[in-house]
Amino acid sequence: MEFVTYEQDGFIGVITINRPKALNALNTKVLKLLDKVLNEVDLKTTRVLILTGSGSKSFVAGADISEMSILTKSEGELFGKVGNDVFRKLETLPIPVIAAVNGFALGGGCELSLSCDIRICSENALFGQPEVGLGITPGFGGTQRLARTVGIGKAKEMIYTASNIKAEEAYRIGLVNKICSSEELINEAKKLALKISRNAPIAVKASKRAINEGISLNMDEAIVIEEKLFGSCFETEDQKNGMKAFLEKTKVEKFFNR
Ligand code: DAK
Repeated sequence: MEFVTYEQDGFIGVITINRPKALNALNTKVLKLLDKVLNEVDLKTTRVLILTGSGSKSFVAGADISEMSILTKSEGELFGKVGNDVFRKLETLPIPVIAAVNGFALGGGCELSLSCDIRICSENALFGQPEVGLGITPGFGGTQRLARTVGIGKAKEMIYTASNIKAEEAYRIGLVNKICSSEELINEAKKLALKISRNAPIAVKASKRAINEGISLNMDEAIVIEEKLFGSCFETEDQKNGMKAFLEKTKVEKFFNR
């Protein structure tokens, strides 16, 4: 069985973590396959990715505890690096990634969703960072990305108490953008992806870079990043068509990614 599958539907790619027997927990094999799939996404034709888990019970129930339980210090470091490299690749992928969180998003699962640009979830989703209850800290960026997404106070509460939160609470604190039924989740993710994919791809990619690269800088430095990326959109065919259509009071039929 393939632990990570990939399907392309027009401009939209869907990556599915498919290890249902372990609630899609991330072992080294899954992480390496995810890395491989990300390397193989055709960035010329794909405009948005959706990342989800197979089944309706679990997005990803964390890093694989049975694999981690017997790691030495150096093996633990290596495991952390494999995960962090792939999570960072996802976060810095030029195109937007939507996490469709279909159930448990615990530990590495919550962290995986946080490496995506936007999260939507099913009503049965459960988010949490249970690591301190296992004697470790979050290891795939949870201490950093959770705090940046929901604020320091809420992130510290979730991490220190190792308590899980339900979909409603995740929505309330801004961890997810939308809650839908399990049956509707993937369609809702596709609708959102489609809406993004209809906009000028060069501008969407530049916006992602500006937000990601600027967010940890001071405003003077951050605004220069935006300035440069804004400038980079000019003279593209899409910019010319987009503005021409506005001035002619029509709509752009489609953007070409050039
Ligand atoms: N790892 C391995 N197997 C898992 C798993 C996990 N995280 N979560 C579930 N499974 C497996 C179960 O062992 C069980 O396998 P069998 O016994 O059937 O062989 C199967 O999935 C079904 O699970 P349950 O029978 O437990 O199902 P329930 O519905 O009763 O409970 C549950 C679902 C999600 C509440 C429960 O499975 C659970 O609590 N799972 C563990 C959740 C968790 O603690 N996740 C966080 C893991 S820690 C680092 C890098 C990364 C990390 C840390 C450091 N560095 C090296 C830098 C990240 C750490 C984590 O993610």
